[in-house]
Amino acid sequence: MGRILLVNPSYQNSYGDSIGSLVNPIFPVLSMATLAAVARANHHTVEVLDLSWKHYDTQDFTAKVQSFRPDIVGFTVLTPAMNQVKDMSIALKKISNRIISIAGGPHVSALPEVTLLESSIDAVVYGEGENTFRDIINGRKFSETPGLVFRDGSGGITTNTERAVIANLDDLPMPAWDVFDLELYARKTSRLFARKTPFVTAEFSRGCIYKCDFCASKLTMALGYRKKSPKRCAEEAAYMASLGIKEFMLADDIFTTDANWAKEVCREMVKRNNQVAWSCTNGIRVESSNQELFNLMRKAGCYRVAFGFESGNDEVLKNFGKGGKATLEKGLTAVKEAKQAKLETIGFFQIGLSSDTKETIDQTISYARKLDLHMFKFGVTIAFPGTKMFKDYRQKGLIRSYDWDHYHIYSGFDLFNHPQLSLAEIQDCVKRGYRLTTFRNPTFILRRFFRGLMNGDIFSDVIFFFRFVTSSYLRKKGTTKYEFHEEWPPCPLTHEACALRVREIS
Ligand code: B12
Ligand code: SF4
Repeated sequence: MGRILLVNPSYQNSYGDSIGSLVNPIFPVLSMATLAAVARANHHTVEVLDLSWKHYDTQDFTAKVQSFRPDIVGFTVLTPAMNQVKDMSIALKKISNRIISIAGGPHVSALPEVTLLESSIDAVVYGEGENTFRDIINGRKFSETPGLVFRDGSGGITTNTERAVIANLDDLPMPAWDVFDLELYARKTSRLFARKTPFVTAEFSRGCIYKCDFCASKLTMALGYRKKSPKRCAEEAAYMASLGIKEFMLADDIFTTDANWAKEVCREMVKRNNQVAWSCTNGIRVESSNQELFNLMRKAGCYRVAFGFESGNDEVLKNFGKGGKATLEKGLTAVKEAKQAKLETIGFFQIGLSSDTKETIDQTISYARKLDLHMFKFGVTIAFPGTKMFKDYRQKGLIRSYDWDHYHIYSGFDLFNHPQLSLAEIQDCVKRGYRLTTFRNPTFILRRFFRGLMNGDIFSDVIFFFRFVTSSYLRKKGTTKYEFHEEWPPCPLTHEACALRVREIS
């Protein structure tokens, strides 16, 4: 049977030397664990090369390929990792032409043909990955595999039909967390991210029914909402506990939106005496706040929720697709209800949303200050490929750069012409947002101080505070060194007339 190497690229571009590095999100990645489980279930040998916490160095990849000698190498690709994948795909071809390289994840799902044209990758798995991956590793012909875009051998690219999503998520195998050295990660995960380690991500549901213009999640998990059965969710938590995992974060986009199902999940976890702490730190919608559900979540082991507030202006919320239901007022209620259930709260805010002006951003910062939160996250709104925002900006000729290294929310680079604001203004507002909500916000400092005293975080909080005040808010230097940079084919999108498909959320 085959030998498969799964690669998670370095996070250096998105988290290195910016405020993002404070909560450097180092933990085993779920896509790798679920794909590894599929490989094992099909009797293949699988290993993971996780470069997430390292500075990118092509040699780390080359050395692993030479020692493990895989038949297939699979890369997981978020946008700021795409340049690394170009580099590694070229390195791989220099080692052997016989090793097949495939890529999956949100970036390549949006730009499958572009990805093949700007790298040496053999095939792109677009959308949800498990079944397409299973077919490839089991040797199904590329031409017969739905959900695949591949080089056809005569210089062309073939795009196969879309693959239907997995209807029953209970059919997925349990993620193979043991392909990771969990003890190593236990030492690497930031205390700001998790209270207990080893820490992993888990998913109880997939997809989302909303269409926020900056959001890329449905490129992989599709529009709509699919859920595991409450019994399976509780089994998954028990399975994690059996492996020594102490905490997980739900990757679900809208875990609380179907409140009845979410309550059942929690009841099932309580029934099974769940011992693993968990959080909803991918963000939930404010209007889905529900006191009974929050109380049950707390009982089932959840201790923290993040809310995607995004803006402090109801019109801006409506313009990007979240408003109407998710209002400022609902946001205030959501925080109160979470607090009542003794859940910690994090707030996500985006600066430079498509209809933002200086005035609306000021309102966002004032609104954030009003909320009784334990942590704030401000980021530059980025038009990621495949989103409505990317389409609009591209149509209006507002995109200035396709250097994927700089596509991340801590970006200090000139990527777009925002319709109303200069990039310098947006970046300045991100910094102001952080300053005014944290160390120039006495109520926040007091709140955090008492929280630290209560749960023993005071020492780590002091360290993070000093790192916070001395860190640069955004990443301004591009320091990634690529061994084969000169051999990269040019990105076809840089030609304004490029008619290549950008797969969009439908
Ligand atoms: C957990 C998470 C993270 C984690 C882990 C990321 C990772 N490598 O998986 C951390 C915190 C590190 C992270 C960071 C970022 N994230 Co994030 N993240 C998520 C989140 C919430 C869940 C991902 C997840 O685990 N899903 C469950 C697994 C099973 O699904 P999956 O990862 O998509 O994998 C499936 C398919 O994509 C495919 N697949 C994936 N990889 C591969 C590889 C192969 C070989 C194959 C065959 C298939 C395949 O098959 C898998 C199974 O179906 C998603 C939101 C979402 N709902 O997807 C955002 C999301 C992926 N993140 C996003 C963004 C913007 C970022 C950042 C750029 C933010 C920033 N700081 O600027 C960074 C980039 C980090 C980097 N690589 O440099 C965007 C994607 C934008 C884009 N075009 O890349 C998303 C979709 C959020 C959104 N709503 O728009 N993120
Ligand atoms: S931001 Fe959240 S609610 Fe909006 S589309 Fe994305 S996942 Fe859905």
